[in-house]
Amino acid sequence: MKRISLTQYLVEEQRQHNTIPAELRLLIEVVARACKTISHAVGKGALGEVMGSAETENVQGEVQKKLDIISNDILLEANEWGGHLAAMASEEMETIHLIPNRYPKGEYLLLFDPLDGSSNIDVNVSIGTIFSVLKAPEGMGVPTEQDFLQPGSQQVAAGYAVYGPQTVLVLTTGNGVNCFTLDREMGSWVLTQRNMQIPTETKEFAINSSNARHWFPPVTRYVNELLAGDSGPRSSNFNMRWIASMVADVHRILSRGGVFMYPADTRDTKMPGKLRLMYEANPMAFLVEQAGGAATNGAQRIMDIQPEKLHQRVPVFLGSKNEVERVTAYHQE
Ligand code: AHM
Ligand code: MG
Repeated sequence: MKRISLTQYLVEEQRQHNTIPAELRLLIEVVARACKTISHAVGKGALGEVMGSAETENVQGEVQKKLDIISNDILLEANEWGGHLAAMASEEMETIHLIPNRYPKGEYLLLFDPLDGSSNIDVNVSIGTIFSVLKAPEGMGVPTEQDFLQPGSQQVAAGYAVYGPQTVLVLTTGNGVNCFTLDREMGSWVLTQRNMQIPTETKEFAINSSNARHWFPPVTRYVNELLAGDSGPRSSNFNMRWIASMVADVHRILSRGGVFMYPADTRDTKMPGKLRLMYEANPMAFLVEQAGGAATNGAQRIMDIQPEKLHQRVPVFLGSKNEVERVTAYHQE
């Protein structure tokens, strides 16, 4: 079988569809290279002195793991010097990161969650990196947080890497979703799945049901109907999966369907849900829609939300279209 590398794929996409100009290709390749480095660090585990807590907190008040910080630094360093970016933003940094003056600036903005699924780092369960690419607004001077606050529909590329039994990179530039597997011996990304499609129907759902007592009625109703199985209103049995790494849960859904939910709940009205709009929900929504699925916050399409803050949280319902539409409809009734 002829092997197609990430570079060859990106060059051919540009020739055929004109969606990946040279600067964007460089950006994607640099992010992919950084993910390779992160994958290597993750794979070392206890041998690499990368495990455990860094004993610091990020802007959301979450304790940072050593690998959170290592991954953030790898992405920053890799992306600073290439001339393709105007600025970066990360889950692990309170404010945006400007490109140092000694380097040329480009026209793109990069956002990332450097290591998603932090609670799984120390227990050898799949974790990953999520990224989103926006264009800097026309006539932008020195970038500010405001320049990043664009709805997800403005993304020009998005993707994630999963560091699991295999390391994979899943990417969209607005023309379908493709999956690349890291060939560890050769150190290269090889195209292994073209045009991933999420089945419209599914019998699998993902939610952290330890929060059930805090859910709002539409979520309780929807999940109870699934749990009732073939003797309930859905007349069908549903299976549950929850990895607690969004990257891994979304990868399963892109591979074989399913619905993923991280709803808002009654605990704290100032914190609607757990996941972050700009570097978790938006890139995943872009990928899921490009694969024929849907992504909402229960009220509207995630990619239509006008962001108000860099680290804003949002309820997330995404995956197989029919189920996402159903749970969204329950919110509107
Ligand atoms: P993180 O970015 O700090 O790792 O948090 C996001 C993660 C998601 O990957 C996952 O879906 C969710 O948090 C799991 O949350 P919980 O521990 O509440 O089940
Ligand atoms: Mg995360």
